Amino acid sequence: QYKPKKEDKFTFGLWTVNNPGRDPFGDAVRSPMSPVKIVQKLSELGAYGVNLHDNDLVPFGASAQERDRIVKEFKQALSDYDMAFPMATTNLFFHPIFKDGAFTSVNPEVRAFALKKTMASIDLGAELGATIYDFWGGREGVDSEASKDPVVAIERMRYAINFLCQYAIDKGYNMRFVLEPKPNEPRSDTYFPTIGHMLGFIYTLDHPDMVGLNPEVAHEYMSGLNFVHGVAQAIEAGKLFHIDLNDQKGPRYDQDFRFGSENIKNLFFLVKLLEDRGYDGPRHFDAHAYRTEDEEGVWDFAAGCMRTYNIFKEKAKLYNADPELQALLQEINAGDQTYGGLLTNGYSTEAANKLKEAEFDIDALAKRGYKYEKLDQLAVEVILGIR
Ligand code: GCO
Ligand code: MN
Ligand code: MN
Ligand code: MN
Repeated sequence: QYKPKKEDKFTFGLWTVNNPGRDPFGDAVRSPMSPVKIVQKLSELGAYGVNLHDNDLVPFGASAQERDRIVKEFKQALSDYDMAFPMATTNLFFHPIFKDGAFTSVNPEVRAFALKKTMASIDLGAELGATIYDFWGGREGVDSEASKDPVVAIERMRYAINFLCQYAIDKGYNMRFVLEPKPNEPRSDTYFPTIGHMLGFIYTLDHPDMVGLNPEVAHEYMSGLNFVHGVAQAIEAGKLFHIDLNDQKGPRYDQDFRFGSENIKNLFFLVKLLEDRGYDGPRHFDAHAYRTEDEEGVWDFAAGCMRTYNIFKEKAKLYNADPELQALLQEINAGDQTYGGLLTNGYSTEAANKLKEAEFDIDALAKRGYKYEKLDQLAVEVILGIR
């Protein structure tokens, strides 16, 4: 019942299951698997597709022949194992050339190289069939505030995104861009730290229609924010083109834990939101196995992400069908219809006058109990599986 199926649209980045478990205090604990093997194994587990950074597949600095050979082999694997390729992105953070950022670096040669590398990576994504292209800020930020003018940094980011949108249009690619906010790490402060900052930025671009969001669970938790509310705002604005699912313990360093391993209640409401609102993009897991794991643990991790999503999805159905819970919700939301039209039909002089003349029973309104304790307990019992 919870077994992942292609229709569930679960995707993983090559970098997620291939995470070597390196951290600032310790070296790699797992050796890399070949992209072809990853495609095969994820397909067997029930995933729908894979995503990648250019250099997850083609090593930095590879020759044109080497690139073409690798891409051909990878395309064959996608077709052999019936795997989709929805999203691609650029690695603009690993090589030391990017230590001061890419599109916002103070060094114009680095900014130019970042555009060149991204155009090549967009070509790669298009060749593999990606319709979504992701921009995560990586090292686009500062450690010292003295190092950059923060207004100029925003202008530089806008220049790059506008340039690349026009490139994709020029090439005739069927591609939308997604911007992925993160507050810090690897820099101590990243530009465009939250969903809200990124959403505001999109409307200042030359092609706001082709640009949406790729919010990540852990990144909003790192700012102490409610991820469900951020995603709701993206959905309401028609800007949720993609999503990075994982988990996180509190506002600390970025942990990228298995989906649903920590914030069970909030992530239940996330899945309920995505499913109730008919989100039809990929459910992408940007997470990795604990550093303690070997290869078997990596596949346990991947299977667990998908299984937990499907359990939440099933629980959301139970929640929506629970008679007691739904009756209570209806009662809570019913209220007095007297002012109904005045609260939905918008402004008119007549409506304004009616509202000015209306009498309110202030004491009664102030005394009302909202029954949220009862409601929340029912919700918790659905999540805990006893209803
Ligand atoms: C992170 C980011 C990345 C991006 C990925 C795709 O915190 O490391 O989430 O994993 O999602 O680089 O752009
Ligand atoms: Mn992350
Ligand atoms: Mn991410
Ligand atoms: Mn990540």
